[in-house]
Amino acid sequence: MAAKIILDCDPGHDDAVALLLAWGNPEVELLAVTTVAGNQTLEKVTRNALSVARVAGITGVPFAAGADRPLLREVQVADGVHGESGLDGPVLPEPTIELDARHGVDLIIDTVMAHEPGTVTLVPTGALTNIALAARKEPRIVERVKEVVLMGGGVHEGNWSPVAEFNIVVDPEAAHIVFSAGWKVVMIGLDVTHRALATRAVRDRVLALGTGPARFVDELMDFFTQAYEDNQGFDAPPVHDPCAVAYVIDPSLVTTVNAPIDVETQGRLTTGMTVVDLRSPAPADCPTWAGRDLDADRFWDLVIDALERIGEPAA
Ligand SMILES: [Ca+2]
Repeated sequence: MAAKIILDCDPGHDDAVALLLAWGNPEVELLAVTTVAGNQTLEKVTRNALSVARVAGITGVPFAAGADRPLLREVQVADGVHGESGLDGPVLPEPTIELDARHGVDLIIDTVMAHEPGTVTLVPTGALTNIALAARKEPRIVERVKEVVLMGGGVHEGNWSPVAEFNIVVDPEAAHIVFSAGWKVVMIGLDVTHRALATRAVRDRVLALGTGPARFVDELMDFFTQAYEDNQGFDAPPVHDPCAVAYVIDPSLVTTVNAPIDVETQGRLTTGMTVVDLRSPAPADCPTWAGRDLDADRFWDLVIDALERIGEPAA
């Protein structure tokens, strides 16, 4: 049976690929897409999500805009990595599907409550603001959700600071709420996603598909490659967010360790750090897991298979 997921995202080059993977893979049932301020403003990332939906030919899935800022802090965008639009590179088509009238947080709650307990997985690939708000507004979702598989954080790794990853550091209070809620959380952090590199060989496989969505991904990767080279010295960019979707499809792609995880919210140098306690085996009831490694070849096989299945959607 296909895994039912809600994708909570801030497209974002890698979010776009995550959306394509979730839509194209037959083992995922995409129940809803919600957006959150992060890589760019809420208005921009929401429009980007709808543009990607058009590229992929996504229909019958509600899209809703969520929080336009973190719980306590000012908005920080990643325009150095994702550009002025949040999805610089390709021409972004005018959206053809309409936004759901509900707030993203309400769409998350309604969707989880409308399905059998233990069947819906939340896949956040942006700041955790919407997920934290949903858990606070309707605490029953915490027991009802199957698991939260999030892209963010890292085991002693950072990108926005020496020790903090962007999605966590932009709203560390929300991240603290999500990691400590009690539901199962799988952290797909930088230890995993820095292995998901869009190398020339990977991009050639994508281009060889010869479809509109494949060309769209290639144009995204053109910009993303340059941005990562300029900002962080990568030869090929790490495509973070689809790693979380890939874990839902096939958990054997990611090596994980069960360990207590909390988020630093007070640090002078370390705010936004995901603090993973690896000193001893986790207590039996520890609900948090940290990804440590990725089978990158099989990961890219999944992404390319999804693009192949999406094919050339009707305009
Ligand atoms: Ca993202």
